[in-house]
Amino acid sequence: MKLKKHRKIAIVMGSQSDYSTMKDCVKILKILKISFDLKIVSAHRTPKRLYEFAKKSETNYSVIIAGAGGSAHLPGMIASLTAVPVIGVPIESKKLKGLDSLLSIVQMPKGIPVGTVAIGKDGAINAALYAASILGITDKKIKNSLLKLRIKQTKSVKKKPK
Ligand code: RP5
Repeated sequence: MKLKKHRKIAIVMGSQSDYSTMKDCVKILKILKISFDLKIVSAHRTPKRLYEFAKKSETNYSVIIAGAGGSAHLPGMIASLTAVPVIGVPIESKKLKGLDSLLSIVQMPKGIPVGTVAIGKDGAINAALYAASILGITDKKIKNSLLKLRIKQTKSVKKKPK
């Protein structure tokens, strides 16, 4: 299989309503200057789109970040169709506060891994950072940007509360 030299990160989500969470993922990748594609792909409402996306993902993407809520089958279904690493972001659902999303994403059967992050905004941010650290294994620039971000974060923590 011929892989593209500069493969992007894919950020996919099950619905437009997930974007209010997943936009934090976008923000981090922009700060780190990592290129990405942004798509809505629903496991239940657009299964053909999911299949097409996942099949092409092998050549196009180095990491896939998939956010979904409720019966959140999107990350697991993508992972079943590709060997590209998939990071699942459990969206905070209105009815069960994202516990449904978390359990649907994290409890994968052996053989098909999905890296699962925290529910909601924290998870969306950490998914981007985690994807960047995967790329940082082979990309020095990204590794350095990540390290700089860590230093900035450490400096921003005050020694005493106001
Ligand atoms: C899931 O259903 C989506 O990931 C979303 O979190 C949830 C609700 O979708 P909408 O009804 O808001 O479109 O597929």
